[in-house]
Amino acid sequence: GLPQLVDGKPFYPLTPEELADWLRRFVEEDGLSLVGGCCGTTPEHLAEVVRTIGTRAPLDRTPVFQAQVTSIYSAVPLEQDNSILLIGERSNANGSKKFRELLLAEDAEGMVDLGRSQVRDGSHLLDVCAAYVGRDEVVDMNRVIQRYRTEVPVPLMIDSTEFKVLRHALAMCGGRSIVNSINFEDGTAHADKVLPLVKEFGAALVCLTIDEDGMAKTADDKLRIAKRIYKYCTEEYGLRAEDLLFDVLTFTICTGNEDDRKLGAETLKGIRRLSEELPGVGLLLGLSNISFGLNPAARHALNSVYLHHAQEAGLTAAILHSARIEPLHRIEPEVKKICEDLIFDRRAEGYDPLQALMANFDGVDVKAKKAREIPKDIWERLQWRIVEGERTGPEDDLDLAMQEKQPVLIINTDLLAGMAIVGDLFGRGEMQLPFVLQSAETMKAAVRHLEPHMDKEEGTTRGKMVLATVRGDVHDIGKNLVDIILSNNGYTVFNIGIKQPIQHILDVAHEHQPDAIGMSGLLVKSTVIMRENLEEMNRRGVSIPVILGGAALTRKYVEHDLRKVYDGPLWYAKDAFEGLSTMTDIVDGAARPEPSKPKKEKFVVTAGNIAAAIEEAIPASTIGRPEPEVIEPEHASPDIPRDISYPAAPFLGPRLVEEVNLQSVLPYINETTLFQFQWGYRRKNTPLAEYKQFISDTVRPILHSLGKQCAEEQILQPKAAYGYWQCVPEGDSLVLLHPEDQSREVARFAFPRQNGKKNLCISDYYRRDGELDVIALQVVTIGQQASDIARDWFAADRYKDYLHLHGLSVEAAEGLAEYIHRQVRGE
Ligand code: B1M
Repeated sequence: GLPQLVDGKPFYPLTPEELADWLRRFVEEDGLSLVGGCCGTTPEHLAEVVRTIGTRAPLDRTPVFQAQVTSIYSAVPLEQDNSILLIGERSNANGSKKFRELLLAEDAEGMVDLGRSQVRDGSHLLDVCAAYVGRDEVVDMNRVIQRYRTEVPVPLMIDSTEFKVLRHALAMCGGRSIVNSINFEDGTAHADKVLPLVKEFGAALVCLTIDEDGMAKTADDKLRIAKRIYKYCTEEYGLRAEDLLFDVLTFTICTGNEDDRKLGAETLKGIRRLSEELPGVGLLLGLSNISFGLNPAARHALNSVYLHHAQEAGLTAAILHSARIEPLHRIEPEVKKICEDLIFDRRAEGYDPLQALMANFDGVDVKAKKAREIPKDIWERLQWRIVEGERTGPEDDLDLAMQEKQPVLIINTDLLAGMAIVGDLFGRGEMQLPFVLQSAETMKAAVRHLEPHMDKEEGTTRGKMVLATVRGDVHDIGKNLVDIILSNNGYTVFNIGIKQPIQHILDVAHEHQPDAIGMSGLLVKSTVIMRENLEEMNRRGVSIPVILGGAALTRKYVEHDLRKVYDGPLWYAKDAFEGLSTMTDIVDGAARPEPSKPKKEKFVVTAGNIAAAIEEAIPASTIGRPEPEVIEPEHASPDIPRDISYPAAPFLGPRLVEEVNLQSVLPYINETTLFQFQWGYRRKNTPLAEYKQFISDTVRPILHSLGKQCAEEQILQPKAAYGYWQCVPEGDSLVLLHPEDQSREVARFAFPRQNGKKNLCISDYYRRDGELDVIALQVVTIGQQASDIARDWFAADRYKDYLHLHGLSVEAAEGLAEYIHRQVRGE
């Protein structure tokens, strides 16, 4: 609705009805609560708007809260998917010699370069500290922030102990920053100055676990101080858990002093305890302290192994210099073991891991390390280069490889195999983002080198595609491959880049009138964005052919589910070549494909045959056990319309049942299984009546007395966790969503499908009509104690007691599962 200049006069392209209709949609569909007219609208326009919108209450809003910090360009979640929040440590006058020199030379350009290079290396945000003895910190900090706020794209962590410095810096930063830091060294005095500032600017806050007695070294102290600071910040100043990042403090474990040996393990314990007892807060470490005193090569190894364990313990953020860590797979297993022995203080007679680590790296130059294991075989070497992110020298290898293989084949087999390994290592937490980035850069460089050697089709264009990675997604290697393959085959591709909102994609499409729009996306949340994009295209009446591709998509999701959503023709492309063949089909005039049918024939589910299926699944039935309830399938298949009122979940997410009375569980034990299979009191040829008598006179009393003993001596300690998650079926899998953020996948379960017979799968029972369904999950335990005592009894030759206890524990666990299930059904 922007006014245009037409024939030298301003012209407003929307009619009053059109303007009113657009605004009505914003109000009805997006929940806008204030609308009006701007340049170019006339009284007639506004009269129509008022008439159309009328008086109405604004829509209810259901904002999904995600804790983030922001620069003026981008928002960064404080809790990262599959990674910790990486905070660049080099823009720090105390920690980085280079930055200090730039600061002293007042070289703002150099400082910006240093900042930007950290972002290139994968930092999600930057810690900035301008404190230097004898200089005016306010002036220096201002100099840095003034440039960083517009020239470094990521959010900032303002690192200062001075109130004035913090205040100036916060006032200058656009968006939401993090203040580093407060502590209780002088009681609450310092915090009382900083906290109002944090509140005023809506900042996030780093809290150090330090109090009047000094820095917390044991896990107990870390937790105690963190709880105290937490209480103070939340109760006195109204901060939320997710505003706080606790630095649990790392100290070097490399001095050889007895007192320092356990500090690394205590910090890990501290992380674990804080993450259990203060849910929602961030957990931060300044990583490199752990290895202070060692030579650089040894430090890299120890830092990396420590980071891995800290992440496992629940660390969510780290201040680090990515060049000072190594991906775990690069560390030799023996070195990893020595590091772990050092971290967990596992010494032995004649073995001190500290000495062993120093000896191992004695005289090792950190830069020379890489040369060691370059594979001899050219194909292995190409893959190795991708995994290692080794950018120097791939051209020669690629030239060599091209003597034997076509460039596309090299990409598809050798280079992509390397990327798959990278994805795997990253997914397992064994490779940090900066290294993934290096691999991606190497991959891109290799593809660039190969591209000119690919067979190119010349001549006029065969067709046009507008290609983009969707909103919020930065992955572009796959998209660029599609571009290269299409371009080299005579198509014109308008590759508009990453993180593209649908508005821009459609603007470019409007301009170039392509034959198809290609959308790429690798994150699970991108699949949701793609769906939204298609819905938006429907709303705008755009029905241009669309090709979707990217690792998180499945053929079924696109061809079965999304085809039902989109009014235009829609295709899935597994790889760039399928992108090419699909594009050819489109240009050749392929008809709009119908939503695919699920592969296997559907079994029509009724309450009757479900009951039969359940019967079938439950073994020989039950003495003294509550009858299993028959559960009606709530939604069997998208093809079966049923009138169902879906019960709401009582809560979302997990809940811990820390103690269940054993006496409540015993009635749920399946006596048949316990007596006959676990304990071996089989009936064989005994007449039924006689056998029943034997059970009640001899066997059941064993159960009663052992049950009593187990309760009194706490041999069996029933505990459980259960919960409810919103979920979406995808083929034979169920995708579980984060309780507070439905765009985040928290887990995915692949279920088996019955072979032949009724061909059922758990995922058939969940809604496929676009609405979210809920799955309840549970896990139970009867406690470690049960195994320990059974083992003791066995060792003491008490075989019969052992057999009884073992059998009872197993069946009590089953009974507990039934007990919790009943609770779920009740809820
Ligand atoms: Co990211 N990343 N990453 N990453 N990354 C994945 C996708 C992930 C699966 C890794 C993992 O956990 N194992 C995971 C997603 C998990 C999820 O969503 N459930 C992940 C994550 C979590 C993240 C971050 C969120 C991490 C973080 O910061 N916390 C973050 C994302 C930020 C964001 O997007 N907002 C992030 C960042 C990055 C880097 C920047 C470091 C880097 C990208 C660099 C770049 O692209 N410039 C990166 C990389 C490299 C990966 C992995 C390791 C490799 C991706 C890749 O390039 N593959 C990836 C793991 C994996 O996929 N194995 C991973 C090679 C490429 C050729 O394949 O793009 O699939 P792909 O393209 C294929 C097909 O899919 C198809 O054709 C190609 C083959 O011919 N195709 C199309 C793709 N688009 C098509 C379009 C078509 C047709 C076919 O027509 C239009």
